[in-house]
Amino acid sequence: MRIGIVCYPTFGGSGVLATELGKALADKGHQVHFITYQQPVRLSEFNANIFYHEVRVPHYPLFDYPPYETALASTMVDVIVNSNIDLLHVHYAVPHASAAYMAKMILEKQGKKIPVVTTLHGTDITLVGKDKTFAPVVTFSINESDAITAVSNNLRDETYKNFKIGKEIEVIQNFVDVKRFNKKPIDAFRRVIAPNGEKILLHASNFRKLKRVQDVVLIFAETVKKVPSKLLFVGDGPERPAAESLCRELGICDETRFVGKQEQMEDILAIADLFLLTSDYESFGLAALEAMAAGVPVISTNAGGLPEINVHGQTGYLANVGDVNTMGRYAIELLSDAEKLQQFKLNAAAHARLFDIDRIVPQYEALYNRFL
Ligand code: GMT
Repeated sequence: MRIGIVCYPTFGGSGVLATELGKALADKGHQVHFITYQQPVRLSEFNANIFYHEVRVPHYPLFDYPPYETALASTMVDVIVNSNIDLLHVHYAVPHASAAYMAKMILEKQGKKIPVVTTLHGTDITLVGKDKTFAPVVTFSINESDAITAVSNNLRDETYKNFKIGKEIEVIQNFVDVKRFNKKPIDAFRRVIAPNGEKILLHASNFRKLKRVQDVVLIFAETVKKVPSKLLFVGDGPERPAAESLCRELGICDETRFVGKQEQMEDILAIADLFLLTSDYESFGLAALEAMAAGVPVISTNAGGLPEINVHGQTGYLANVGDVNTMGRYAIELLSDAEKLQQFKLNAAAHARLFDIDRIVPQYEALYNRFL
């Protein structure tokens, strides 16, 4: 098959998932064409079956807002025609689904039919999409997609709740390449972070408000009082200064480290003992699944789709949003009990295997095949 994939090329989960899907499809012999404004972050290696088409938006002094959607739709048409694409798979509804609709209509006038699959990832529905400014276009373009998928049961239900969708939304859960995350810790790296064998807690996100990174700091501040430990923050974003200043306020700067955006998550996860995810909402929580695949238990909120991956009392613990006391208590309990921690690490890795790339990618292939 020749598949066009449209996504955000950044560190966000939807872009990561779309890129990993494209790479997996290419490994299976499909030709994959990424259409986006920048080389996706996880697309660093050469693969003969992968093509990258950059969307360029001309800048004119007249434009306060460069018309990305128009440029994207035009690039889609160009790639579909010239690379003979069979199917377009767009990740994140805004504005990819409406640009795909526009491209589809243009091509239909030229006598070419192009099936469009839209995958909903989360904030495209729960935050951005349902904003009144976007809602009519988002509702329309989701409904016009030939197939709609959501990355969790929770997101499917949220979509039906927030939009008038007259079609079936199929759930294809996110996946992880278990082999990639099954890595031995690099001892020298562990010693740099935790020179005296302290436990390592980890948080990775884009530090948006919804991630509640200050809760991570508060949980750690309690934990470090009882368990010799270090906290690693991976990623960057608007709430990082607030998290840093809270660390200073609580006097735990020497125990915390902000390492910024990192591509080698598997090496970082390999040295971690516990992953913290305190979000207000996660449609799925791909970062938590990657942690589990690396054998790292997760303490998370019970928001959105998180209970679909993190099993309370087995792979980690769940608590209400903002309940830092309970999450702190769970962290201390788990990190102080070597036997329990080891069991949770094994449980997390075993549970992540249910979401292995080899189980989930065939579900997308089966979906594509229905249209070809
Ligand atoms: O969570 C983010 O800030 C990024 C966002 C995105 O759109 O890239 O992630 C969403 O999609 C991921 C992949 O499907 C999910 O794992 C995340 O849970 C979801 N984020 C939210 O729902 C907040």
